[in-house]
Amino acid sequence: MWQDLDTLTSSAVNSGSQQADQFSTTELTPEQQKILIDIRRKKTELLLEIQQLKDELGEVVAEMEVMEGGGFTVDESNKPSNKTKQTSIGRKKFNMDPKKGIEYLIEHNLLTPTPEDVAQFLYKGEGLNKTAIGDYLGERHDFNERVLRAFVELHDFTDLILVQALRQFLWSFRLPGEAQKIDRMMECFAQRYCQLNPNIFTNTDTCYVLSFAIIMLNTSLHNPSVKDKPSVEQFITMNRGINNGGDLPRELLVSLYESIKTEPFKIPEDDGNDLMHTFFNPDKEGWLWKQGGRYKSWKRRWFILNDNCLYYFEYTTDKEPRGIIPLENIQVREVQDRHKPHCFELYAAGSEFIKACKTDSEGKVVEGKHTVYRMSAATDEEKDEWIKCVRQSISHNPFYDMLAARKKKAQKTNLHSKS
Ligand code: 4IP
Repeated sequence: MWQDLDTLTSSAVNSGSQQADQFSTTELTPEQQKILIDIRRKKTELLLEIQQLKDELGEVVAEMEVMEGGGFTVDESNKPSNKTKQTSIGRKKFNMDPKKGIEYLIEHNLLTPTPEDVAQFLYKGEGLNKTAIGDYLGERHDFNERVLRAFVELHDFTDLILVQALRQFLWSFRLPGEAQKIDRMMECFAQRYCQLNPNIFTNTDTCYVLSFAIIMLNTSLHNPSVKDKPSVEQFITMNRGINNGGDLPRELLVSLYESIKTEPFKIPEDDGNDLMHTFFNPDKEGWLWKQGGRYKSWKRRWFILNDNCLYYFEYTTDKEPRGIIPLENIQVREVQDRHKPHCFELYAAGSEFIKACKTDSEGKVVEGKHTVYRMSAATDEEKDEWIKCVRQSISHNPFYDMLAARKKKAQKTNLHSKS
């Protein structure tokens, strides 16, 4: 089965390129060209699915190797060949420490020390952990950066809509959590996409910004904790002016939206340190007991953490919150309380009162009067979870600044920036 899939993938790729060699697409009628593009897209989707199956099988095989303490292919003398053994050791080393793994494979002549060869090894990815691949590709060293470029060049995004290209790219490794690394990798992706599809965007910044808009759309549409699902119109509005100050074609944005809506991204299983965790802070909601500001009575309130703000409601179905606490300049700590278990509190570093607003008993919006907001959770785990989520929400992520700067660049009308 494993080999069958291999043969199938390579024969599909070869037959595709042979066919492409046999005729020039310019001889086709527009109708035929449309059909051909459609067929190519379907082929890419199938190849991606085959690749995903192969990767999953690869993981199972690797796990079996570990369980059986070997599992190497054997030569005529019934002993694992040296090369197979060393390759397997190299892969395991790579998964633990990518740099050491590559060094080992080069030392044992299993890889040549060229960016192209290393990129090919990572692109094939047999038995390699996708987090390790992402870490290696994201390293800021001249050699790693050259490997990254060679790795991106192994992807063929010709005639693919951006979502499909992203699906393929984001499956081949796990995007690391660090802002600078993501920036470098997505920049390479955008350049490659624009190089292979020169007539879609006016510059690579547009492609970069739209790629993130798609990744965020994927989270909003498919993460069950996000309640407000954006509509296609909202998605279009969000992306106003990003094509050098102009708008992207409506049909393009609609097709991207539909593609994500019908089929979420399949990304390599996360280990808690990937893009989704770093950038899309888990918005949290749930019941907590809250202590009053002046009168220290405890009230059970429904809390929602969203967009760096904490909202509380009397009932889960309420439309208007009773209070809003912006988390700017706020810190969170665990505390003990004589009356309630599993407590934590929000406090303002460096000032006496926490800036917040609430509705008073007459329905008027007034300023809050808390020096701290003390909350009690139902369990210890819940308390830890709230502290973690509030911390993630308040920690400033440099990636947002980068993305905002890119968006500004992409929205500037600049007649000379067509690249
Ligand atoms: C109230 O106590 C409630 O705890 C209020 O909570 C609280 O407002 C008041 O704090 C506190 O005095 P009583 O209901 O016993 O009067 P909620 O608005 O959730 O009902 P906060 O600011 O916590 O919302 P002060 O600071 O407004 O007095």
